[in-house]
Formats: sequence, structure tokens, C-alpha cells
Amino acid sequence: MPAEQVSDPSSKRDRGVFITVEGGDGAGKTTLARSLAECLGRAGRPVRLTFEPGGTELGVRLRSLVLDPELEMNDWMETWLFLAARASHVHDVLLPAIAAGELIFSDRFTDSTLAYQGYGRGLDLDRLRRLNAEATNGLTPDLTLLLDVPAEVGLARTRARSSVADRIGDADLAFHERVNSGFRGLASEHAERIRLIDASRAESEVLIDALSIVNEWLDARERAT
Ligand code: Z5A
Repeated sequence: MPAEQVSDPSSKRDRGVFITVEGGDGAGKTTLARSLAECLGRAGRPVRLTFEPGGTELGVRLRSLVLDPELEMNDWMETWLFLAARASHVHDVLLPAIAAGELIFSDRFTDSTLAYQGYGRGLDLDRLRRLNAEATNGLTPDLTLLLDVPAEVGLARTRARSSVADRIGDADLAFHERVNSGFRGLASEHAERIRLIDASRAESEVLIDALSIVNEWLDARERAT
């Protein structure tokens, strides 16, 4: 398997910072990303929040197609839609923001494709890695916060919030368990980038852990530059 380019903070004095938040359905990614942005903003570190699939007009339209339970598509068609949304997100939002020196948090990115389409749907992981690399032009996150929660807990949270069906959230429990164990496997493979957080705890406890990981990473980067 090809090694990832690991972030070297010392080589990136003026470059922005790209952090992703990943995890299964209902892990609390959106909630955490918003709270982190608020805390960091108050501390003088403004954050740009973005998400996948979405983040651009094209991404938002592709999102409604790929999640639409009325539409039939095979697993590779589903993958291409996520990749097209990602290519647009990288080109129109992420690369310009990184070049402008911003601190960016993306709710989902390439690890979601490996976890959902690779481990969940069973598609070839090496091919997905190559396609991710093409869609992103080689962009990898500097740091990833992986929220780990048992699949049934995450699904109970999202179902308590809304009963609206979507093609992926409505897959069976075994699918979501494969996705979660895929995410954990990715965390062991890329321990230098992906930090696992127990997200079955209260929101405030998850936030404290995440904030300390991010602040430590940002402080180390500042010391190195
Ligand atoms: N997908 C894919 O298959 N391949 C890809 O490459 C990409 C994505 C990029 C996106 O839909 C779907 O696309 C997703 C993966 C797939 N699967 N599905 N379905 P989405 O963006 O709508 O779904 P999501 O990313 O899973 O978001 P979510 O369901 O909203 O989950 P979340 O962002 O992790 O959770 P949340 O919105 O912050 O919280 C959910 C509820 O739990 C909410 O009521 C919170 O108040 C509550 N919550 C949050 N944290 C806690 C804690 N700590 N305790 C208790 N309750 C909590």
C-alpha cells in the first residue's frame, strides 16, 4: 500500500492547516466541528468549516443525488459521485483556503470513501486510494479526528433526530459496523495522522479531548516554524 505524505509542519510556514473530522453516522462530527470552531475562534484562531459531500454548489447537488433513496445506482456509481463532489471541493474551496493560510475543518474527506465504499461496500481499497489521490490532486489532511462510537449508538442518535431516509444511513447495522471497524483500521495504519476519540461520551468530554489534540498540534507547528 502506498505510504501517505505525512505533514511536516516546519515546511509550511505560510500554508494553511487542513483538519478532517471523520466517523460513522451519528458519531457527532458536525456537533464537534462547530464547537471546536467556536472555541478556537474565541481563542483567536478563526476556522473555516466545510463538509463532504458538499462544500460547493456542485457538491451540494451531488450530495442530494447520492443520498436519494429513490435513485438506484451500483457501488461504483455511488463512489464516482462522492469523488466528483470531492474534486470540486478540493479545487474550489480547500486548495484556495490552504494557499490563503486558513485553518480549515472538513466534516468528512477521503477516509470516508475508504471506510464506506471500501470496508462497508467491499470495493477494492487500492483502487479507491488511487481514485482518492486523483480526485484530491494528492491532498491529504494534516490531522484527522476520528470519532469512534458503536454503530447502534450513532444510528440511534441520527434516527432520534430525523426519520428522513437516505441511501447510506439506512443500510443495515452490519454495514455500519464494517464501516466503523474500517475507520479503526485506518487509524492504526495512519497513527501519525489519525487520532481516535471515544465519542460515546458526553459532548463536552469529546470536545475537551479534541480541543487538546488540535491545540497541541497547532502549538507544535508554531514552534517548528
Ligand atoms: N459518505 C460516503 O459513503 N462516502 C464518502 O466518501 C463520503 C460520505 C464523503 C453523508 O451524509 C453520508 O455520505 C454518510 C457517509 C456517506 N452516511 N450516511 N448516512 P451526512 O453528512 O448526512 O451524514 P453524516 O456525515 O453521518 O452526518 P450525521 O448523520 O449528521 O452525523 P454526525 O455529523 O456525526 O453527527 P451530529 O449531526 O453531530 O450529531 C447527530 C445527533 O447526535 C445530533 O442530534 C446531536 O445533537 C447528537 N450528538 C452529537 N454528539 C453527541 C454526544 N457526544 N452524545 C450524545 N448525542 C450527541
